[in-house]
Amino acid sequence: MNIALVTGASSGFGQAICCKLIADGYKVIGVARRTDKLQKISDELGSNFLPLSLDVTKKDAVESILLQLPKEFQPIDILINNAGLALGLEPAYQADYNDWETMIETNIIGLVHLTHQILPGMVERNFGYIINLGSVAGSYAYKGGNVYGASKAFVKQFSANLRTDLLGKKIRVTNIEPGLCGGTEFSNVRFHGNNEQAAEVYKGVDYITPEDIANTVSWLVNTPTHFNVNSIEIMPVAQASAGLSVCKD
Ligand code: NDP
Ligand code: 8X3
Repeated sequence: MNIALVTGASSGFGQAICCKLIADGYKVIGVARRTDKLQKISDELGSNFLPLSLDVTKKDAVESILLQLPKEFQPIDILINNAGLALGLEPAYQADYNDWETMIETNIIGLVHLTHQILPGMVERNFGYIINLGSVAGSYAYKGGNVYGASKAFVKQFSANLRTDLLGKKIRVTNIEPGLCGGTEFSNVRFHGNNEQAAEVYKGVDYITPEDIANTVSWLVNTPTHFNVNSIEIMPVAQASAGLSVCKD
């Protein structure tokens, strides 16, 4: 395997994954919307990195840009569906509908666009690896997690169903399910640019870092090809799934 496409490459996990895979000797296509950020990363990573400005929610743009990839960045052997976001932490009855729509369009529809476009080539070559970025939020309910958690539950079940459809083919699928990770823009985005509120989330917590996730990806892609990690849930030692809550009179 030597060519990987990573979505959400302009910050956080995606950026760290690109750096790690380049260091491991892969060619990497990094997808995100912010061209300036991608260009800076490209300047650091050199010619084995191809920056691709693309909004994963735009189906036609995804299709046409992937059909025009330079020869030296084809075929894609590894797809890392990492682009995603949470918006808001309000209870469902106070949430902004536009936030819900954006999460569904990015975390679900965007991921499905990339997969639908790239998977048939992997099947044709009988070779490939899809790694999705789910979340512990897809398994455990928490207050304000409403649509974000549900979108990651989709990613979890979609990953499992892909495995089922791919039985007999040499294509692997893993859902990475991280808990609290700092050093990314996740909370800055969730709180709509309120950086103080975002910083509070990580205060006093020895959180998971983007490099931890990148090292996990590097380990996964280097496991033997007969070996499939279906899902991998990673939390900082400082976090545990909360108990059930009860409201008393
Ligand atoms: P960041 O906000 O740092 O990175 C998100 C990336 O997604 C950015 O590169 C952003 O780039 C890209 N992105 C967002 N929307 C689009 C779009 N429409 N098209 C293309 N790219 C897009 O967050 P993280 O690195 O923390 O998160 C990465 C993934 O990991 C997400 O799926 C998140 O849900 C998941 N996750 C994060 C956890 C955490 O605690 N940090 C824990 C569990 C899971 P740009 O804005 O330039 O388009
Ligand atoms: C990100 C982790 O706990 O904020 O998926 O949902 S959490």
